[in-house]
Amino acid sequence: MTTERTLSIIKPDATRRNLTGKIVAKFEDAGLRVVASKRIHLSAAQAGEFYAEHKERGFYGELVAFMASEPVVVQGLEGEGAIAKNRAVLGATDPAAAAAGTIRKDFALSKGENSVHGSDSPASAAREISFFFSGLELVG
Ligand code: FUP
Repeated sequence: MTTERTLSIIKPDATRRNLTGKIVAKFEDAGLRVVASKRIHLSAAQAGEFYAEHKERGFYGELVAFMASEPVVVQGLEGEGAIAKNRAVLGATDPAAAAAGTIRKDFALSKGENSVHGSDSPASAAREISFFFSGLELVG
């Protein structure tokens, strides 16, 4: 396996409940290293652009409003097979279907307010990391 980077977002339902540290601990326990991190409040336009691939889905408007509702913490995570590793730690989109010990099982409120985002492929990871961070802000 090769060292990869992936993009993580700790979503508004989690920052609101002060769960940032508990979520980052799950990443670190899984062998992922935080190589970039910032807390930001997305505008609706920025959230809409980030999730543009879901534009035609029924939940898009709600998703964009939620992501722009309160601050998020965006992070670059690095590790062996980081993209799959991160997705495994997140758990299924719907917390009711998420495996025990995953972030969404432990913390998510619903399919929409599901605490975390993680890139789902190398192409998405590259696009999403560069959406939020410049090369200078990624420090391995
Ligand atoms: P995931 O890759 O697990 O984050 O899930 P998707 O890419 O399928 O969906 C992106 C986000 O859209 C989810 F995190 C939450 C939201 N969503 C809903 O609100 N309702 C749905 O039925 C599916 C997704």
